[in-house]
Amino acid sequence: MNKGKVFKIHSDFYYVLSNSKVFECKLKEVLKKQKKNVVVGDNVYFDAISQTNNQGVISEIINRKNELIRPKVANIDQAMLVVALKEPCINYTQIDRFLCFFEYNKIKPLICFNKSDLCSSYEIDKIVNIYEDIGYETIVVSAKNKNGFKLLQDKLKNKTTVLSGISGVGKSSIVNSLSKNLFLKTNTISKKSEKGTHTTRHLQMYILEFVKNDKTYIIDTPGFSYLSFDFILPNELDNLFVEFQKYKDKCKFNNCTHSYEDNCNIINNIPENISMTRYQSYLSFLKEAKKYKDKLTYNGKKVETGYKINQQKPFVKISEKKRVPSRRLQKQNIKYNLEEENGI
Ligand SMILES: Nc1nc2c(ncn2[C@@H]2O[C@H](COP(=O)(O)OP(=O)(O)OP(=O)(O)O)[C@@H](O)[C@H]2O)c(=O)[nH]1
Ligand SMILES: [Mg+2]
Ligand SMILES: [Zn+2]
Repeated sequence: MNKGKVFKIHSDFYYVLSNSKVFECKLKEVLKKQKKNVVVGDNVYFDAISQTNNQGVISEIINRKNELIRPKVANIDQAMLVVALKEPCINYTQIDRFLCFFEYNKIKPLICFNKSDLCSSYEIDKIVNIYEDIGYETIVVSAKNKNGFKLLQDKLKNKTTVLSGISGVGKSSIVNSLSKNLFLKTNTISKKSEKGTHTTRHLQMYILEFVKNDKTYIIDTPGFSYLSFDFILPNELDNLFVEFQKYKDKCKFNNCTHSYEDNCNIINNIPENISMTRYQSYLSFLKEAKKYKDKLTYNGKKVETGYKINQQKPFVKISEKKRVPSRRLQKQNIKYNLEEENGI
């Protein structure tokens, strides 16, 4: 039995790195029957069936330290959200969508602002300050001219980092610029739509060695946009906005949704302490959360919501009735949200 790390998955093949050798593995039938999913980043036990061809069968997944659903990875130390300062043009709602999902999953991300060669420092500060001021760790780089790469290496060193961010922001370019011998496919932004062209198709983990005997793992992912907030209730959403926490308990109504109510302490703090772009994102997500609540109420099954944002908070009872939304409606919703955000 050998031990290794899954770094790439293509259809039914799992590529496992073990003692600097790559093994092309299949899953043992018993794992398939148990519907155990092996994901990139998993540590596994496998039996080599042919030493010469480096083929094997994975028999066991070693307990995970953590896992993310989107992108599907395990055993990560940090997530790095890559944002392009320009090309594609910055979309604050998209950034906040990622950040809120990270908050929901209790992951503090590092935000990497790329393409600094295309912006003045004044423009950069204006964008970066929004996130730095509320406590997010940020870094400004250019994959093109390697500005900021020394600091980036320090932040990645000896850790496993998963990249996320929409298509075209430069995730693969950053990985390429971090290593001399990787040549990942990258592509230009479509002139017509100003969007990325979904160049990276699969998740893949790369091992970088900045200094001899270092082990830095980085997972490049296909660009994607997070789907809508159709799993959270309107009155839970404010928990995902870090800077709201200080202010939300002083609203006049304790069930304030911070949208139309009198004497809302969130609204009263815009723009001095809460940025307008963040608040606008909040309102967009609130719409989605309200749609979700309406669907639950409409369906007519008696259930409580099972989503706990933080441990102190009790389960929220929304009504006597709850429904599981139909897949068709969900799909329509997703399409609507993506179109709205991408300005289609
Ligand atoms: N000017 C400039 N262009 C960059 C920089 N980084 C990446 N690009 C360009 O941006 C385009 C998209 O880069 P990719 O690395 O393919 O982006 P990606 O995030 O991997 O995209 P997907 O694989 O589709 O998710 C390419 O044309 C790159 O050359 C940068 O720092 N400055
Ligand atoms: Mg890519
Ligand atoms: Zn309020």
